[in-house]
Amino acid sequence: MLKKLAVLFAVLALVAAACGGSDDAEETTTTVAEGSGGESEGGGETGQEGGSTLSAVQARGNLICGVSGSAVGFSETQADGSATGFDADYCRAVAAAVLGDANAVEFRALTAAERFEALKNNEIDVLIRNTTWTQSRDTDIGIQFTATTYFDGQQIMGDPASLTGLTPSSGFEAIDGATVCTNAGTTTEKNITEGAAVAGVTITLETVETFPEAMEKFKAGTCDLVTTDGSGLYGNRAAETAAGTPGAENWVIFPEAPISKEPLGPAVRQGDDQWFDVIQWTVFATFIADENGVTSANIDTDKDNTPELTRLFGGEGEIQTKMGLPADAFYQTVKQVGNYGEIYDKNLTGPLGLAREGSFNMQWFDGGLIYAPPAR
Ligand SMILES: N[C@@H](CCC(=O)N[C@@H](CS)C(=O)NCC(=O)O)C(=O)O
Repeated sequence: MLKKLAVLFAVLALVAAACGGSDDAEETTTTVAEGSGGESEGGGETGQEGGSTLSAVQARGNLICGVSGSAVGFSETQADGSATGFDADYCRAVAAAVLGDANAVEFRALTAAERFEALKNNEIDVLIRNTTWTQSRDTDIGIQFTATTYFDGQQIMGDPASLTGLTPSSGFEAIDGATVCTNAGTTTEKNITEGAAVAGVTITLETVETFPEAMEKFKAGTCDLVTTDGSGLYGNRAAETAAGTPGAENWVIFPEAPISKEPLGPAVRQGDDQWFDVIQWTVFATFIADENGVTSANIDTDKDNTPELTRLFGGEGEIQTKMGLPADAFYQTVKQVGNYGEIYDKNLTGPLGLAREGSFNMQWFDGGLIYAPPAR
């Protein structure tokens, strides 16, 4: 135990001056700056705690969706202020369900450290920002996770040209003595600190405000390694390779088995059950459409293929109406944005080469974890 503690304190965490905020309410033994734990309340422009986000969104006529804005493949801010990516499309999926218009979204770019305060302070209606469902986030800090849209896991990336011998099967032994960089306010910084301590290796952890800043330091050689959710590493490696960054195609992502579980998905404020249901069932509708092969292209012909699909897509839309939504809410989601597989392939498989096949993000009957309860 003493050895473990000594190693833990040896993990030196340098925090860039601009960094602030916190991941969640947990305390850690690293020297990474920890904020208040996100306790402040009220005063924003969206629905209030206790439940009225749905009517606030309907009255306003658009959805204010909290995203990263610089997470490759998940949410990338465009010149016109909109965002593209897997998370951005889930914002659109909600807007299509609630407002009948997938484009009625205002994207708010948030750093990892800012995101929970923004949600709790009513600055956004929903948070869809590569956010991992954890016990303390779910309980202590007043937010609720609705569903997991992407089952991820943390990995590490390095350049074998500088760290000789690095391979995809390398493990914690390969990072002993290294400077490892990531963004602040994340599960990432906690996992790597804890993992290094358990493995008995010493690292220098440097946390910056955003992951793109960590990538800049990695490319400049200030950081030996970067770490984040595997999807983020694959995404950044693909983007840097496409941009012609020298050696990027050889960067090694390791270990093969991720060092953590990172179930990512939309989160809402606690205390608004109706809004929780709306977000959760928008996600489930994309799962059920995927399960049944109903896509944006064939929904008009296939929407009544089974009684369940008829109910879900509005033929008998009582369930949606009881939720405060139009009967055809989830028809609009799938018609305008697509089913789960379409959203996945368009943003992740195609541009980044992040295969769905063989991952946890397959449907339950194909060995994955994507599973929706029945629509009835
Ligand atoms: N899933 C983790 C990490 C989230 C995270 O910050 N991921 C990075 C890598 S994909 C990211 O969003 N980077 C973009 C940014 O910093 O804006 C968490 O919830 O704490």
